[in-house]
Amino acid sequence: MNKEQSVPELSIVFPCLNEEASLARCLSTARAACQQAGVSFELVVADNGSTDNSIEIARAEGARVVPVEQKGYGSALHHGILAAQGTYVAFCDADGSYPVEFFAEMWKRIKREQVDLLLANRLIAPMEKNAMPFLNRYAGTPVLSALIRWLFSFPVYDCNSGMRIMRRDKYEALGLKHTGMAYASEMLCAAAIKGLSYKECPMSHFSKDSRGGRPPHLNRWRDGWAHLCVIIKMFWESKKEGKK
Ligand SMILES: Nc1nc2c(ncn2[C@@H]2O[C@H](COP(=O)(O)OP(=O)(O)OP(=O)(O)O)[C@@H](O)[C@H]2O)c(=O)[nH]1
Ligand SMILES: [Mg+2]
Repeated sequence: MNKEQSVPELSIVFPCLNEEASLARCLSTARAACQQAGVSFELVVADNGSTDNSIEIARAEGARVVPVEQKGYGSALHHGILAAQGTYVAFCDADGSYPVEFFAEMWKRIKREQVDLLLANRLIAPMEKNAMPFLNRYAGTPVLSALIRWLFSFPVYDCNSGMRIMRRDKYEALGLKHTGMAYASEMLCAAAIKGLSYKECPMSHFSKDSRGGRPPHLNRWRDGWAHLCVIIKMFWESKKEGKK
């Protein structure tokens, strides 16, 4: 059953900057996952100015391409999600590092568990060697996640996970502004502040090398610092708001 319709139940958004090596596989796997789950869907590629063949590949795979001028992971995802028409919106990186087929399981879980936001946690499932740099896996992500748990009393254990599914109607009220990687933490802090219901589920994570991806972009210190600043700023602002 191919249930692609004008108002889909699920939009899957891929932020994309030059991902010709992995994009076709991400899109065909997402399509198969939706068909397996029996959900009506649309595929959206939020293209951040790719200069390789990503746009042609996206169109050939039947995805809707949303051009996003302002550079950055957060900017690409934000505009992709705003353009999404589904009742639910799911997203993950287009670089081959996430098991896109897991969307079928996430779809079943979010429907069954009736939460607003469900995140795939990479740290509590078997992970392929080299899927995540040692310091990010054992220091950066756990420490930043613990900070969110402590400041916002919100059960976050993998704040950098890029694979999530949420109710589209809850998105705009989050008021997300960060254009870079710290958007990932900003979304979780905002979800805590707005009282969204939230869960995580274990998901295996893969090395891009084994899935035909490209070399890493991540700048550990710059991005880690940006996450920290966003978390503290949002905590500070929420306290000020609370006192008004
Ligand atoms: N880095 C980066 N990624 C972007 C941008 N715009 C869109 N993206 C996409 O956002 C997703 C996440 O970016 P990645 O570079 O994989 O970020 P990461 O997973 O933290 O880092 P590495 O996988 O280690 O490079 C990918 O699908 C990118 O193609 C951008 O301006 N910068
Ligand atoms: Mg990546």
